Amino acid sequence: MALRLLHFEACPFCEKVRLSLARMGLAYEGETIEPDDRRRVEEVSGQRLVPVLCDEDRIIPDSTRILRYLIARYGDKNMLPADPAEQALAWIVEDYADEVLGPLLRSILEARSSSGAHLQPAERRELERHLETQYRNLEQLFSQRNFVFGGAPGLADIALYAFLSRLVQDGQREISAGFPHLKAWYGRMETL
Ligand SMILES: N[C@@H](CCC(=O)N[C@@H](CS)C(=O)NCC(=O)O)C(=O)O
Repeated sequence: MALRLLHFEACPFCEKVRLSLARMGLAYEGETIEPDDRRRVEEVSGQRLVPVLCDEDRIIPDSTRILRYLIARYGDKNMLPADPAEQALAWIVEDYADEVLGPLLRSILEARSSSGAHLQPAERRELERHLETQYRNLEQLFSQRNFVFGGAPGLADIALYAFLSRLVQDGQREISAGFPHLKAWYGRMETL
């Protein structure tokens, strides 16, 4: 087996795949790309986004496709809960992290709307309120459970953490002490 991952450090989609590979115990060779130079990514995969996974002659772009591929090819390996309904929910959380949490955090970090326009103060306040709502939901969840589906971390936790950790690292923002259970979950994820 020779898994290779085209990625770069600050990419949250790449972080999701890196953490998943580690959680699954799958060894891989990382190939770091320059975020401003996509020639290598295009040459390998025919498109410009990372992450891209290469598994022998299989070339797979897109973090969600990569995770679905890895689980189908190498087995679940602690990523999904046993219950099929909860497995579906884990993928729904993964999609929420990509499509809601990720763009929201990115807009706040870069002070830009999804269209790329500079954020006006009122828009920024609205995004901060939206983020506060996400934090409140997550706080309620983790006040009841150590991880999204109970006692052990899996795909859903990794997906949430990959994006939240960007805000903490790039934005130099701690998770507020007003969300103690979310903060405690974040601490547990940091030690994985
Ligand atoms: N849906 C893709 C999104 C990947 C993505 O947006 N990657 C960013 C880096 S975090 C990228 O390569 N952006 C380059 C660009 O937009 O040109 C996935 O899940 O992998």
